Amino acid sequence: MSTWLAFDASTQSLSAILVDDSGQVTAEESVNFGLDLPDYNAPKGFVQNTAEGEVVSDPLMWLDALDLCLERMRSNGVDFSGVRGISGAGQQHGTVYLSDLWFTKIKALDPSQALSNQIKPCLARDVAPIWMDVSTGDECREISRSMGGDLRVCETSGSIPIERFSGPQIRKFSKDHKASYAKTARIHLVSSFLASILSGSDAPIDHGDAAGMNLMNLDSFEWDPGLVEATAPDLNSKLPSIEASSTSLGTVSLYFQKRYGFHSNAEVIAFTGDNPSSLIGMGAGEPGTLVISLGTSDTLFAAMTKPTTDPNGYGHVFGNPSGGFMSLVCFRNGSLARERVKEHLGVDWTAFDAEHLQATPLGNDGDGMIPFFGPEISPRIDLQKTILFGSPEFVQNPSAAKYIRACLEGQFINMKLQTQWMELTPKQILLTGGASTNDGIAQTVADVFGLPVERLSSTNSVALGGILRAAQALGGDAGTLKEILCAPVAGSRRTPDESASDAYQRLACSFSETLRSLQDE
Ligand code: ADP
Ligand code: XUL
Repeated sequence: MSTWLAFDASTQSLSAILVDDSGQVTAEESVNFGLDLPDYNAPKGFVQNTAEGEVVSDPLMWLDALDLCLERMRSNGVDFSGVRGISGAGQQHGTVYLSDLWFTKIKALDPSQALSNQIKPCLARDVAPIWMDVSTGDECREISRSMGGDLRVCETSGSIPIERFSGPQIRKFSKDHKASYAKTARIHLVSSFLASILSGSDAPIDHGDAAGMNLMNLDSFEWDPGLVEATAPDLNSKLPSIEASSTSLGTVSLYFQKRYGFHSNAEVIAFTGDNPSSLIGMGAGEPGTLVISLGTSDTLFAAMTKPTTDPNGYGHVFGNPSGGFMSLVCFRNGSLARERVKEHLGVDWTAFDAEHLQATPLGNDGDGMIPFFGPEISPRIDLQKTILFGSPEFVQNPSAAKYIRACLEGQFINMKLQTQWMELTPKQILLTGGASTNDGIAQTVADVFGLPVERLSSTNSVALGGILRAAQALGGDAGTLKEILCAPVAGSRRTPDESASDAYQRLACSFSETLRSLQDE
């Protein structure tokens, strides 16, 4: 029986999962950067470099984590010789800067030495800026100006210039460290860097992750000449090629064959970004499903057939590893806002449960909330405090039950409004993340969107996306694997109360009017 191996190189850890053809997860391992590699002095996997908000990671830490992860799996008895395909994903946007030594070193890695020691001399920059970096505001404005405005960049690349995106990061490095930038012969993303290491070749960047750079043209899936020109000098020659996410990079390199016992016919499939990978790992690669992740922030993403972009510039469009596109919108006031409500009222999460919400009607009799407790990014607005609207009794002295309903309905009405530009006709919603286990929250999502909601049993959709992509690209039974790995939790389905749609239409109108008046202030 063949097995499939996938990696998830995230901000705080690097994990791997091994799955056999029957869909059984036969091994899992995770290396926590802070706990397992303390010498890097990065307890959460990154270091805040300057007061301006530079946030960086050490690319050698990722390589030590890769060696340690495979070493641990092997010493736990994992046999890598049956692995047919390897793929994976990296945190999006992070960039690794390499000198021309990289091109020869990558082809000749010595299995008797650690990866980090061998790649160290290839780094043209010691650190990799990651997605948490917020130091490139000037560069975003400069790119925007050269391109004729934020929305022009959004139409071309899928997002307005964003501080954490790779293009503005590259521009900052090219301005601040001219000599090191000149020495840079190749710039990789976290995903393509690790795929290069595994395949022993200079890997391409896939459609999913390339779109998070503010450099790729969404219509052509090629580097956009205008954006490349606006970003940094001589950038074209430093960028890898862009290829479809299903591209085989060839067999796993001799380093991994000799050191860990991989078979010489195990193939490496292009890596992608963590969000595109999660779309696949949730089983939502085809249009028709909205994925809503209720984590620290709330995120909504979905497969799209057309590269429609957000006319307001809040949302993003990335390549969908299955082909076509995916949208992603992030809401900063997610669980953090729900927690503020919970703390303000002195209740626990049971107050958000379905039974408690039944004390109030769907649509809350027209009483609502703009549920932003701090700066929001979708839409971009910074309110000092949350705003209530509706009846004077509610605005002056809201009951706890109405306050909770108003917060939840406000959050999901806002989510629905801010994602209309995607022009989707979804049939269902997949809910994931910490708050998704709450039945009252799940029911409110179903009612506001008017769609059935399912919850998945898997919690590692990013790595599962790598498994499904590798199997799909290499002729494995990806259909069966998807059915097993992306199965919903039994009994987790919530269906919408159809009678609510009029009440929600009215509430959405008052919500929009209130929001607009606040934006005009
Ligand atoms: P992240 O991956 O972004 O760190 P998680 O997906 O683990 O976050 O979600 C964590 C959040 O889930 C917590 O901050 C908490 O607010 C929320 N949460 C956990 N349990 C519940 C619950 N029963 N009801 C509502 N929210 C919950
Ligand atoms: C998406 C983003 C994060 C990173 C790290 O735009 O910045 O989700 O991919 O997870």
